[in-house]
Amino acid sequence: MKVKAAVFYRPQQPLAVEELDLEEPRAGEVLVRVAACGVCHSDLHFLDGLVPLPSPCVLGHEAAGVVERVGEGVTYVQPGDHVILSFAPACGRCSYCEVGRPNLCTYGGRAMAAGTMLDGTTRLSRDGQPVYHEAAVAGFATHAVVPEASVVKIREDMPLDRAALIGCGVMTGVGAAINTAKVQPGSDVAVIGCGGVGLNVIQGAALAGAARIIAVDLLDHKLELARQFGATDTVNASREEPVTAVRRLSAGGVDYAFEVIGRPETIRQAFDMARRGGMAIVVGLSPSGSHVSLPANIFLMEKTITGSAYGGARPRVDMPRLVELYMAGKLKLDELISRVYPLERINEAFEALRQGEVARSVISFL
Ligand code: CND
Ligand code: ZN
Repeated sequence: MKVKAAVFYRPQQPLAVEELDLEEPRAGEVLVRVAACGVCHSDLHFLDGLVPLPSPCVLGHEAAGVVERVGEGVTYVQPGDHVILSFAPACGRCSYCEVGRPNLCTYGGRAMAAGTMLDGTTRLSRDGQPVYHEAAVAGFATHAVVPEASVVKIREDMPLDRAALIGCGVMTGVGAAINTAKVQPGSDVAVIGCGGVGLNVIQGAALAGAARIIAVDLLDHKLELARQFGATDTVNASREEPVTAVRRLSAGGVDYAFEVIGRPETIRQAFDMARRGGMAIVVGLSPSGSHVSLPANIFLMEKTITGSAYGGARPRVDMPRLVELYMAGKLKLDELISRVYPLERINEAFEALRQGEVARSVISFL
């Protein structure tokens, strides 16, 4: 079938909105009509050439839609089901999948790096030449073929544009607080970077019962949003040194410090903001080849530094829970959507993200 998609050809060049060929779903795959796909900073890293990606490639990894057709052997969904797309394809059989860490799936990781489906081939093409799929989602397109394991069925009264945000930013952020850090009630938290993902770390920490949540950003309007999402204190790092400010506000350091930007300097700041016995959690994706340097003896203070991939998502457990929280009025999603764009204006959406104008923009096909 023909689909309309935003195609990445090379860094520093706008995405091209054009018609591509999409094959029917093969065994164990699902064809989804995309309803909406959020614009995440990870995609901007690819566009800026900071993280390599096979090309040409259809970007977009924060999507939701409606199942249109299923391939042979698919039993989990049927046409008409509403789904969120997981951006971490999982095989269900490797040791990571077996221990309940499908976000680290061996074969999913390979497929993501190669820009393919789990079998190493693409369903997208142009003039007979393969076009790659970002994260086996390729959500900036009218339709997507994805592995069965990448679809998460959700209730049909959940608005699909809100559901799309759960596909990356909300799962990644809330999951980093709840699954990775396991934020304890009454604890102190700092979050560096209050964009689409960082705001969700803040609301995840608030849901977990953190007492103090210190938001750090360079932009005052992001810090205002951070307060709406549960921050109790804010630090504008363009005006004051953030480590000193956070230590002052938290009596010497926080229990959990999250880095949600993707820069070695801010990773170091997060580490320095954590108190003795505290934890720094790296959520941001840094430019490929970046390194962080840490003071060696501080580890004797039992500080931990860890990463968080997709908020430790177990998609079919966590995403329906996030949907329930939203429907119960306990999770903010409406407030995350700053702007809605049609696919044709996707480059404007990326420019707005680059300029720090938005919490999240959504490309809508509705
Ligand atoms: P977005 O651009 O929306 O937010 C970044 C925020 O950081 C903005 O509000 C900036 O103003 C702020 N900022 C920039 N520099 C500084 C600084 N020096 N000090 C304080 N604040 C600063 O990005 P996003 O929220 O979409 O994504 C954030 C990161 O998370 C990014 O690196 C993305 O690639 C990564 C990510 C990781 C994962 C995962 O699985 N770990 C999933 N999705 C995205
Ligand atoms: Zn993302």
